[in-house]
Amino acid sequence: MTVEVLLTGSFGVGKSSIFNRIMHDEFSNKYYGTMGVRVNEKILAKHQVTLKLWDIAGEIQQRKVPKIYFAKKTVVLYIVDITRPFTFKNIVEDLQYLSENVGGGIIKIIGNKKDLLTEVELNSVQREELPVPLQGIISAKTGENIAALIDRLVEEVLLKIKNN
Ligand SMILES: Nc1nc2c(ncn2[C@@H]2O[C@H](COP(=O)(O)OP(=O)(O)OP(=O)(O)O)[C@@H](O)[C@H]2O)c(=O)[nH]1
Ligand SMILES: [Mg+2]
Repeated sequence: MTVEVLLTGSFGVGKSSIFNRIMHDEFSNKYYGTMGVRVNEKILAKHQVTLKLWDIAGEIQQRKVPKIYFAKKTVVLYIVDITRPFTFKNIVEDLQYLSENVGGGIIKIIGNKKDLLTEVELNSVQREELPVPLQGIISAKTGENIAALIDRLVEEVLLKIKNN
């Protein structure tokens, strides 16, 4: 079985870096904005599923993302950069738009670049700046929480299928 996961969100939030961390266990500080789309697959032996990961160009507003990218995705990860409030200022309308266009798939809001904030700074961003709670906080740079996030997602998907 294939679990299709789309990475979306504003530009520069780290979608390609998360993609590279998951697929190749690599990270670079260089920034090359994504043109178009990248897709890759990886077998998750533990769950006997294929993870198909989609990395698209960032858009400030989700309604500018071609709707076709949201079709048939098992999971959509809406990535924000916890160090740049600009990247989550549209979060409420973006989530509304995503929920209308991701037919039945799971949508999660994930904060990236955890390595750049202290625990105290992170708490204050979550308390004072984010209009909705994050469902995961990761770092593509250090890899922190990424494997656990994928694990948790796949388990949620498998449970959802079992209960249907
Ligand atoms: N410190 C730190 N930097 C990161 C992290 N993730 C990404 N970056 C940096 O942030 C910049 C943008 O990362 P990308 O992965 O290219 O961002 P993107 O979301 O794919 O950007 P677009 O393709 O333009 O939408 C790069 O310079 C990365 O090195 C992280 O977890 N920590
Ligand atoms: Mg990119």
